[in-house]
Amino acid sequence: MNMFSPADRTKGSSRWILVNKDKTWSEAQSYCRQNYTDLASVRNLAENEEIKGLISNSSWIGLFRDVWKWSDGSAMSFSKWHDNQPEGGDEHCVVSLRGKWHDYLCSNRFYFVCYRAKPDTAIPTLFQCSGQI
Ligand SMILES: [Ca+2]
Repeated sequence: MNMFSPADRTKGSSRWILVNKDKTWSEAQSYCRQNYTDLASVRNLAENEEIKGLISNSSWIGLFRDVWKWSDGSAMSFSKWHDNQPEGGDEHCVVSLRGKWHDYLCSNRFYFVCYRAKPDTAIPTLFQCSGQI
């Protein structure tokens, strides 16, 4: 686990991993889950800029729908659509190109961005009050 294949690239915090393999969105999701944590969830502008700096071609990120959400199940609270996107219809999966998002058919093949959760930044388990006060 967490072994970089020669084709996988990372930069900066190394939270993001660009995989230079053309895969469908579902294949990309499987690859990320097997080798890292999941396809990239982009939660704010800073993260969107980090990914923008890593990729040079259209690359899958974790966003998909029926209702737009991330591959890890989290809700879409931030978005950065390109003008006139999303077009909807049968386009249910999302690529980032120069930091702007486009919906595409999930069966298209693109490079993709995975993320890796860092154990040292995990949210500590909350203490629970199990008894009577
Ligand atoms: Ca589109």
